[in-house]
Amino acid sequence: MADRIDLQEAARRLGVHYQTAYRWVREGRIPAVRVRGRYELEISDVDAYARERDAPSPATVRGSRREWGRSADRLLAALCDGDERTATDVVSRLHAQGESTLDVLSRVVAPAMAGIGDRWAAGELTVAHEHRASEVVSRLLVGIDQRRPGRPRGTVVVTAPPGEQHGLPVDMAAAVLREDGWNVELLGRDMPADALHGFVASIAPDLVVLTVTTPAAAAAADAISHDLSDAGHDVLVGEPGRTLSDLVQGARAVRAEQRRLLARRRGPQ
Ligand code: B12
Repeated sequence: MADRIDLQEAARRLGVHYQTAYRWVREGRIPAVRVRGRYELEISDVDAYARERDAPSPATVRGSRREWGRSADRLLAALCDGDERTATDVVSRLHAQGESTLDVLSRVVAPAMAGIGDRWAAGELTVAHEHRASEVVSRLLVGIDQRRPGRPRGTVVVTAPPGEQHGLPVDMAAAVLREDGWNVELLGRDMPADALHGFVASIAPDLVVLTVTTPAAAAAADAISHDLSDAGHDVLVGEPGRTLSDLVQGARAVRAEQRRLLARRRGPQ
């Protein structure tokens, strides 16, 4: 325990509120283990995360920010007009150029959908326009969602809590996790809690991912996440402001921690 600290101490070291540290643990950003219902964190993990947060973000983009922005604008315009051909062209061209599904979705498709939301909120588009755009994006996703060959990283259940009707973020989460080598069990949006618990108990996945867009869904996801955690499952909850990149990193962190615990349990070979 000497090298381990509790959440309060971790929050103090990170210079953040306890709730923030708790959220980071729940999202898999910092590995933690539960001992008698309380989280314990390795000091080295907490310090590594503090350094990571302080470091300037690496330039992961191959294209320039302006190019991504231009593609997102073109896609948004095509979605507003219901021009599926151009929308498909924007996305499949990037895909053909070798851009990752993660980049295409987080830098082009998600911003375009946010633009649809803004215009809808401003009364410039109706719900019918928004539905049309969602349907087009749904079909686009089918074209770029690819399973990576080879041994999967693990099995992940991807879904959204009851009441959460936003299905696209769930599909996008599934697509980036597949690209990152996960075997994805995609259950879609608005998943009843009991059925989810039963499903998770029956297949024992390595991870459960819940996507959340609205405050009501956040409360439902929290309750589900608590219950699943108590039953020994690892859960990541996505909420507004969290990105697909956070998801991929969080899922990797969970898997790394599981492997570390397994190796420790097995002891020196
Ligand atoms: C399309 C849409 C709908 C469609 C959904 C259709 C579909 N098949 O998905 C429909 C019509 C159903 C809908 C309904 C509603 N919607 Co709506 N919708 C949208 C819209 C325009 C796009 C959503 C989308 O696909 N975004 C793209 C996704 C991929 O981006 P994202 O949401 O940021 O998701 C990121 C994270 O979730 C992350 N992620 C995903 N999974 C995970 C997991 C983990 C662990 C992590 C770390 C990250 C992560 O990755 C994503 C990309 O960065 C948004 C606008 C917007 N800004 O997004 C509004 C929006 C989300 N809707 C909104 C609202 C208000 C509603 C309604 C309440 C409207 C109403 N009065 O009925 C209902 C709610 C229904 C319900 N109970 O869920 C608001 C939400 C505001 C809020 N926070 O409360 C928004 C933001 C619009 C706005 N500007 O006001 N909507």
